[in-house]
Amino acid sequence: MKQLRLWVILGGGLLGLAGLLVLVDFVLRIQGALALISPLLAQGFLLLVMVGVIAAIGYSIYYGHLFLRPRRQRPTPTLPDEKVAVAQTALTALAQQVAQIQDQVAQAALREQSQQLATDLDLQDLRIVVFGVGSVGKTALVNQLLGDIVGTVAAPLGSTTVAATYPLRLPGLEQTLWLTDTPGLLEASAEGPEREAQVRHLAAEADLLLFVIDNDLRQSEYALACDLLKMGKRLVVVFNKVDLYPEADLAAVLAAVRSRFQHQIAPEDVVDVAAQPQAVQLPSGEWAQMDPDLWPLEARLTAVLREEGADLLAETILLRSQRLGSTARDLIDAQRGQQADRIIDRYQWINAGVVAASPLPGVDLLATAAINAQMVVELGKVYQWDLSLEEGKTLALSLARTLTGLGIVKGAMTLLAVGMQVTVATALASRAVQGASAAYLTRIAGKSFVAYFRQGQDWGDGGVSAVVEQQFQLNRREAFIQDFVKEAIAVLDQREAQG
Ligand SMILES: Nc1nc2c(ncn2[C@@H]2O[C@H](COP(=O)(O)OP(=O)(O)OP(=O)(O)O)[C@@H](O)[C@H]2O)c(=O)[nH]1
Ligand SMILES: [Mg+2]
Repeated sequence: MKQLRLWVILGGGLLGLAGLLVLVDFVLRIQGALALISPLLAQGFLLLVMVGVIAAIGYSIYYGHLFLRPRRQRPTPTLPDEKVAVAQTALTALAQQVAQIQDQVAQAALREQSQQLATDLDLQDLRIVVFGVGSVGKTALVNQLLGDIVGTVAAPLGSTTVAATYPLRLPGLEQTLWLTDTPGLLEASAEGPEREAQVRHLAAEADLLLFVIDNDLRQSEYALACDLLKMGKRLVVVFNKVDLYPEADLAAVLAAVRSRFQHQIAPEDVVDVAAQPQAVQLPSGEWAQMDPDLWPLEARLTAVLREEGADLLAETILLRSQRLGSTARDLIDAQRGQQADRIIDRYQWINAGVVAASPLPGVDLLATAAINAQMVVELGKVYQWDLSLEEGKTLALSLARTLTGLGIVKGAMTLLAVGMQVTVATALASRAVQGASAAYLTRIAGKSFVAYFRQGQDWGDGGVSAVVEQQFQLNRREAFIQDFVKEAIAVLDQREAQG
């Protein structure tokens, strides 16, 4: 590359020199010819040429200086817009969350979606969803905007059955717009609710919505638009089929729509168009066909997207990343729940074995025996809390006191004694009942600690008692107790056989 440039400069220099020689020769010849006529004329000519040369040199020095002077440093790129920065931060947080998901398939799916968001933010392409009730002319509008027939336009409701997306370029806008035509909403058909859910989902993921109507707003249409506006969606209302209205009526009906949305949508965001005007018969008997007119929509679209495009995109990306984030959180929570369950399961049968092997003299000691500090530390770790064994002990002890204080230890023993068909009076003497009760209390304690760690090491408004009480209520159903007793007996029998 460098060598090529050297050759070009050398060639250019030689060519310039040759040109200069030709020019000097030419000037001298003219001067010679003029000298034959009059020496004064020849001198005048030479003077003129010299002035010209000096002017040319001056001119080249001035512009050469402008061209060659050290360039001013490029201005530092303008800081990304605040919303874009927020969206970028959200995407980084999302990627970290996704990395914590252990299920490979779920992780790959979410990773792909979060990468798609990053690409969308980079590309700056915008998604526009056209929606509205059936037969308002959504497909006609899309066809007309694209200048191409891509979807079926038909009078009966429900002619569009699945959403379809097309790329659209508008003069004056750099980005590609992805225009989605959707099936009509609020149709009284079997597929109605399912379609509505699909369209709502598409609408929620769009950067801009074109809400097509062809009449004064129905209450249901208004309610739908309000829902989307509440979600923070940007909406342009497209009043279609204006060819059907005499001018005076049109002004009134448009004013009515604008006033309905008075507090939510700017008047200029309600535009009137005729996507596919119908031919009308004039009093003379002739047929007149008006041309389609989308100009007000195209002008508004260009203005909105130019001014707000980047912000709208960032807002949608943020919304989409929050959604993915909550899916990721749910997955992580389920994954942690399973890990915690395995830990609780393990400790409950260990404790059952220990207690059954050397029964305790009093009920009060049972809770202390059932809550293992190591279990607390392990459960904490599942929820990313690093506890020392000392801290685990303190927590275990305070929970044991609560279980005893609330009468849950006695309650549990009674439940299990009944389940094992042992009289309550002799329950304390029964190794099996003591072992099963210890396991049961380990479970209640473990589940309570899960709630505590999930809430960020916080027992919540009702304190530790409320959490423990709730877990006891959740785990005392008769069917559950019966299964638990069966499992306890099986585990204890097995231990006895082994020991
Ligand atoms: N007079 C008039 N009729 C129109 C205009 N635009 C569309 N139509 C007619 O309205 C009817 C429905 O048009 P579509 O584009 O299929 O409506 P849609 O909203 O896509 O309908 P679905 O897909 O069923 O929800 C057709 O008969 C169109 O010819 C218009 O600007 N003026
Ligand atoms: Mg359609």
